Amino acid sequence: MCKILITGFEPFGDYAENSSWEAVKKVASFGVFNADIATECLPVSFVRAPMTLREAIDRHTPDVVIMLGQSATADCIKLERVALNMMDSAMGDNDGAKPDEEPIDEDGATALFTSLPIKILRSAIEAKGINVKISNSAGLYVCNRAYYEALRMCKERGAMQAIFVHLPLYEGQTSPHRDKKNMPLGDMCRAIQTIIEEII
Ligand code: PCA
Repeated sequence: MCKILITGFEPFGDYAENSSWEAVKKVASFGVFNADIATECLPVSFVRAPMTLREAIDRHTPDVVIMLGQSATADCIKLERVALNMMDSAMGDNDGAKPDEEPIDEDGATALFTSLPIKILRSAIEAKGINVKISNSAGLYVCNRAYYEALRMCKERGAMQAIFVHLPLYEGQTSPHRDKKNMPLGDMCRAIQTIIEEII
């Protein structure tokens, strides 16, 4: 049976909830996909997120890691193709860290790419009538930092694959900003289930 680790993030910034963790909980509650599903909530911390992820991967030894994060500026599901070797944040993470164009790994690759068939995943999600696009930048904040760690571990481990998916706010999520787009949580979950089905 395919072992899948699904990660989301704790709340950060102006938001009391994180749509990614809400989606993880809901998807996990559906159970059975012909897959062995484990979940992990990552801290929004440049230092602790990759550590927590590494521990979770060592513990669960997944075949595939599906990572979810909230992007309040997203208007649809965003399949992230690449993680960049850089950290930058004026806002700061949940520990108050504000890296200023710092490399993640001085000796590491400039960019790491997912080896999952991202266009096939996009088509499968589109076929369900859910808005989705491929993105070529996961930003320079904690999601990108965690994604870089996952893709680095994929290289180390050989067989493991990973993908990062940014989610908009979910419909009904409390937001201090009125202009933000949202999506029904059920649609986000169907998109994640579709990714799982395609992977299996
Ligand atoms: N989104 C942030 C970090 C945690 C999250 O859910 C990001 O896009 O980097």
